[in-house]
Parts: sequence; C-alpha cells; structure tokens
Amino acid sequence: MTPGTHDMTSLDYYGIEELLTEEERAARDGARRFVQEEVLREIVPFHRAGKFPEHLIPRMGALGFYAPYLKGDGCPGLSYTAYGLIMQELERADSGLRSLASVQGPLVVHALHSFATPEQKLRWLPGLVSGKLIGCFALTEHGHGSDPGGMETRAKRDGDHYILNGSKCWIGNASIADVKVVWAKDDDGRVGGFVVEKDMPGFRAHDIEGKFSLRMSRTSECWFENCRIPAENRLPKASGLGAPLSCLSHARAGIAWGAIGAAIDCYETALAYAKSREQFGRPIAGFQLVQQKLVWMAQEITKAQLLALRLTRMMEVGSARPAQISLAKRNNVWMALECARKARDILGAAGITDRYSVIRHLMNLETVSTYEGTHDIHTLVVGRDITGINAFGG
Ligand code: TGC
Ligand code: FAD
Repeated sequence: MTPGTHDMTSLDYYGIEELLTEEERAARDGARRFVQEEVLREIVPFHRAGKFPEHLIPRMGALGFYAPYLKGDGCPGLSYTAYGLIMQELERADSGLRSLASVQGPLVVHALHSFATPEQKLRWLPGLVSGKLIGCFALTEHGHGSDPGGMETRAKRDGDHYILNGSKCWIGNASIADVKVVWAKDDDGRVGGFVVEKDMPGFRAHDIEGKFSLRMSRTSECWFENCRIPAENRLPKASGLGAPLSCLSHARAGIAWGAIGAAIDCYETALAYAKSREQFGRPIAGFQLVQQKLVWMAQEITKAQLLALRLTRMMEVGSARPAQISLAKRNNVWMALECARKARDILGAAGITDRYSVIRHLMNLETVSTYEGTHDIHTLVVGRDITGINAFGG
C-alpha cells in the first residue's frame, strides 16, 4: 500500500474488518448511521446543559441496542462482537450515550433475563427492551463502591412484602427509572435483587449536580426508608454477589469496545487537525514529536481492537473468564484516556473547547475509568487471577 493511502475514515490498521461477519458489520454501520444522523447534532447542547436527550431512549430500543447479545424476550441474539461494535459507535459520539445503553441493557435487561420468573419478564422486559420503560441498576452505596459485598442496604421480609432500608449512590437514571433493580441483603445476609417500581412509597432520589464528567448522563443518589415492595418483586434466581457481578461482566466487555470508539474519535480529530494546522511554516503533522503521539494512538487503538475482538470471540463460545474481561476493560479505557490526553495536547488551545469532541471524551473517560470497577480494582482482579493471592485487603 502507498504511504498515506490507508483508509483513515475509521482507523483499522490491521484489517479487523475482514474478521467480522456481515451481520456484525451491518450492526456497526446501523449504529454509526444512527449516531451521525440523529445524535451528533444533539451532543454539544445537551452536554452543556448536563442533560441526556431522553427522546433517544425509545429510539435506541427500537434499533435493538439494549443487550443485543441476548436472545428471546425481544432481544435479537446478535454476537457479542456485534454488541461491542454497537457500543463502539455509541461511545464514539459520547460515553454518556453508551452508558445509557450499558445500564439499560447488560445491567437491567440482562439482570431480568437471567434472574426473573417468566411472569416478571413479561411484566418488565418488553418495556425495557423497547426503551418505553427506563431502568437503573443500583449496586453502589455511599460507603461501598469498590467493595459492593459490604453493602448495608437491607431487604427485610414482612409477610407478602419486603421492606427496604438503606441508600445507593452514583446510580444512572435512578431518579427517573420505572424499573429499579436494587441489590440488597436479605434476612440471611445474602445479596438479592429487588425491583422497586416507580412511585413506590419510601423511595426518594435526587440527581447529583456539578459533574464535570459524563455530563450527558443523569446520575442520582437515592434512599429507601421503609420502602415496601411486594415479595413477588424479588428476582428469585439472583442469589449472592455473583449475580450483579455477572451483569457487570457483560457491561464491562461492552465498555472495552466502547472505549475504542472514543479513542478513534480523538485520534481522527487530532490527525485531521495536525494535517491542517500550520506552525513554523509547515503542518504540525510534519513534526516528529506530533507524529510520535499519532503513532502511539494508532498503535494502542490497534492493540485494543485485537484485545476486544478476541475477548468477545471467547465470550461467543463461552470461554471468557471474568479476569479476562477485567484486563480488557482496564487496558482499553486506560488506552482511550491516554489517546484523549495526547489528542488534547495536539489541538493546543483549541483542544480545551467543545468545538472539538476531544475534551469531552477526556472528561467522560475519567468516569469510565472509575465505574464498573476502577482501573486499580481490575488490576487486583487480574493480579489475583495470575498469582492466586487476593490483594483486595480484608
Ligand atoms: P468475590 O469473592 O471475588 O466474588 C463474589 C462472588 O461473585 C463471583 N464473581 C463473579 N461472578 C460473575 N462475574 C464476575 N465478574 C464475578 N466476579 C466475582 C465470585 O465467584 C463469587 O461467587 P461465590 O459463588 O463464590 O460467592 O468478591 P469480593 O467481595 O472479593 O469482590 C470482588 C470485586 C472487588 C472484584 C468486586 O466486588 C468488584 O467487581 N468491585 C468493583 C465494583 C463495581 O464494579 N461496581 C460497579 C457498580 S455498577 C456501575 O458502575 C455501572 S456504571 C454503568 C455505565 O454507566 O456504563
Ligand atoms: P472507592 O471504592 O471509594 O475507591 C476510591 C479509590 O480507592 C479508587 O482509586 C480505588 O481504585 C481505590 N481502592 C479501593 N479499594 C482498593 C483496594 N482494595 N486496593 C487498592 N485501591 C483501592 N454504580 C452503580 O451501582 N450503578 C450505576 O449506574 C453507576 N453509575 C455511575 C455513574 C457515574 C458517572 C459514576 C462516576 C459512578 C457510577 N457508579 C454506578 C458507581 C461506580 O461503580 C463506583 O464509583 C466505582 O465502583 C468506585 O467506587 P467509589 O467511587 O466508591 O470509589
């Protein structure tokens, strides 16, 4: 290939395209079209306002973006790779858009698909899969983030009801959710999943203000004060911390792909800027130090693509272990954050304004590095896996 002729409209330096099926390409292209035609124009105003364009929630449901790797209950049963590619396209636009799909899909829809009775599925899944109902996944508490096993929220059995007491923090969409999947300990001290529906007395929430990251996303804290729910709102098949963690594994794999989308957008923005911006009488892309940054981005994105693809191929045959998912989430989010930092640098002063997407990705990725298990928690998960020694403490 002649130098400079490689198709850079979407970085694919090692021909990942050839490793995808027709169905996977179609899923990715559909998501890309949706983003280009319906989302991009919304982002800057909604990001500035610190709001999510909620009219997109049913639209994304109609397009099948919520846990598309599931089959049945209205989900299309695409491959994990197709799911990853959809997350990539959503996060190329904004991490908040991908986040909405992660919470609604692999966290909420997945929890019900895996742990609900047929009657519960019938009641909630059609609305959630189509985006007519909004879901949230409430695991983190004010005092328990990285160690959800220490949760203090309790669900006490009282005849035909459970009474919930406790609080949750940093919960996406909790203040508007119709279906809140709440993780709490039962009378035996075992973690269980409980569905708190809209307007159930004893529940209150308010949105966290002043976020400089993931602004295009609603994040809430909430309280359960003698919140009485019918006993049939308990998810009977969810028993122990492994239940919410298994949902998280699926969301983390989506993030491993999603982060690549943000990184590619940063890389492409920086490349275009470097080719057009002139200093000292030549395009800054002609300086070795600038090329070094661009090459680093292309190299790390390529490695991340191969990692993500191999991960979802392993998930497709059921051979991926949670620690392998942790490695991909940890690496790819770190890679994307570094790409955003380098791209921001290449853009100089222009890189700090939202005229370009880079600063927004940079701020968003700070959250992505923290949620769904922090970078360091995933280090310890992999560390435990390869050494056999638990370094979490306790
Ligand atoms: P540990 O003893 O390791 O595990 C407890 C039980 O869970 C099982 N397990 C898993 N099962 C499925 N998938 C996984 N990834 C699993 N990891 C562990 C494990 O086998 C065990 O089962 P059993 O039957 O033996 O009881 O638990 P630990 O208390 O030592 O903690 C482990 C640790 C720290 C890795 C875990 O708690 C953790 O992942 N912490 C990070 C917390 C986190 O990720 N929170 C996310 C909150 S939700 C969120 O951030 C949504 S943002 C969404 C968005 O907007 O995109
Ligand atoms: P902490 O656990 O207090 O950690 C603080 C620091 O200590 C981190 O650097 C961490 O790596 C480090 N640390 C902790 N333990 C160890 C250890 N053993 N060894 C070494 N270092 C350690 N949660 C939900 O349940 N649902 C949601 O929808 C959701 N959405 C979110 C949206 C946003 C915008 C954000 C920011 C968070 C969201 N979260 C959600 C919460 C998220 O999962 C937690 O923030 C995350 O798990 C980390 O918990 P923490 O913030 O309490 O940090």
